[in-house]
Parts: sequence; structure tokens; C-alpha cells
Amino acid sequence: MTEYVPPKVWSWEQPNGGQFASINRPIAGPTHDKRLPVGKLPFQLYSLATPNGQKVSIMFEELLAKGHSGAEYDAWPIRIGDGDQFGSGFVEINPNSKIPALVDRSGPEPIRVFESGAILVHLAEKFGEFLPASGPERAETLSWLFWQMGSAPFLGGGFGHFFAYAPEKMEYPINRYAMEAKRQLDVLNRRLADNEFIAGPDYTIADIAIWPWVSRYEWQTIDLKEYPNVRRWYTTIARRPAVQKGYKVPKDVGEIPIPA
Ligand SMILES: N[C@@H](CCC(=O)N[C@@H](CS)C(=O)NCC(=O)O)C(=O)O
Repeated sequence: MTEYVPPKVWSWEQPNGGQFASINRPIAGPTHDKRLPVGKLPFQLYSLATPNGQKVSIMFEELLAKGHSGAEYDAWPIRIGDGDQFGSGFVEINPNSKIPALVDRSGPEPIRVFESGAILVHLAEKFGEFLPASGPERAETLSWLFWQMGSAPFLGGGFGHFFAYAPEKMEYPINRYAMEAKRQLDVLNRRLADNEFIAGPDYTIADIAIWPWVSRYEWQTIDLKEYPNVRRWYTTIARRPAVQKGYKVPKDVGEIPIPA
């Protein structure tokens, strides 16, 4: 293998190889015209059954399980491997071209919401569920929610990417991100030692945001036995019927993995 010498100034040479060659671009904006489908229900969700997408479908299923019939939603697949996220209709609702994105059509004017964390807060506030209205409990819930938003890129885009997807396997990034992924699980394990759920005694949007990422533990070659409190918390949440439903939206991706 010849040693890579970075250029003085980086420029785009396409395609740049690897499984994500068609997705990775240094420019934003639409690549083609495509309108999004719109159904009749109050919420239109454009998503995929990846951890970021599953957060939102699990939230909807939890709201429906609590009897909020106003939380009915149509879920439309956005096939990111085929470039659907770069269609003009999708870019109008998420200029960042990533799933999930939501259009709330329950009021007089449609409201677009993108970024899974913003969507969870929007729905939690709208229905008054899974996010305490004030006080230290709200601060704790939002702290862990935003912790997840900042941490996921190290796990998926960092460790998962270099370990599983990068066309060349390189020791330095794999070690760097494996260390960070394990450190994050240890953060959770310590927190869950004396808390039933992430933000305290109640199940909140912080759990809903973090759980789908932990559900990829096999793909990340992580043994949850090393993190017994995370395993306890993960298994409890995996048994919730709403989680089992939301995990498979918009497409059945099989059963939730349960650690031995
Ligand atoms: N911070 C965003 C991340 C969303 C994200 O990375 N989505 C991925 C799928 S899990 C995606 O759409 N990737 C397509 C692309 O990067 O082109 C969120 O939490 O909503």
C-alpha cells in the first residue's frame, strides 16, 4: 500500500470509493426534482429504520400507546442508499438531507421539523409526554438528549464507519473510535447504576433517543455483558410493545436483538 500524502488544499475527486461514495458529497442542496408523498394523517414522517429514524417512530408508537389518537402518522421510506434524501421535496423539509424529517400537519399551517432531537422535543411538548415541563428533571432529560445527539457521530460515523464500512481498514481511527464508543457505554453504565432510566425514575425522550443506538451493539461488536446496567435498561425497554412496533417503521427490519 502506498502511503497517502494529503494535498496542500483538499479538492473533490469523485467517486471517493467505499460503500458511501454516492452519499458523501462536499456540497448541499437537491440533486433532482422529486415531490414527497403526503398522506391524510396529522403527521407525515419521512424516515428509515436506522437508529435516528427509529427514535421518532418509537416516540409516535409510545404516544399512540398512551391513547393520543392525534399522534397518528404516515411513515414514508427515504432510501438514503439511492439518494432519496437529495430529492427537492425532501431538501425542502430538511436542508441537511438526512432522515428523519417530519411535517406536522395537525395545525392550520404545516410545520417542518428536522433533526431527530428537535422532532422528539416538538412531539413531547405538543402532547405533554416524556419530557418534564420544568425543573431539574427537564434539565436532566435535555442534557442526556443532547449528549446523545453529540455522541452518535462517534459511534456510527466514527467507530461503525471505520470498523465496518471503510474500504481500507486503518488501526488509528479504529482504535480512536473504539475507545470513544466504549467510553460512552461506560458513561451510560455508571449513570444507570442507580437510576432506572437515563434521566431518573421515569422513561423519557432521552431513553427514546439513546436506546436505538445501543440496539446496534452486535454490529458494533460490543458485548453488553461488560455493561450490566446498560443491559438491564436495554432489555427492559426492548420489551415495550411501542418500541417493538416503532423499531420496524417504515420497514420490517426483523426482531430486536436481545443479549444473552
Ligand atoms: N443529527 C441527525 C443525524 C441524521 C442522520 O445522520 N441520518 C442518516 C441516517 S441514520 C442519513 O440520513 N444519512 C444520509 C446521508 O448522510 O446522506 C439526526 O439526529 O436527525
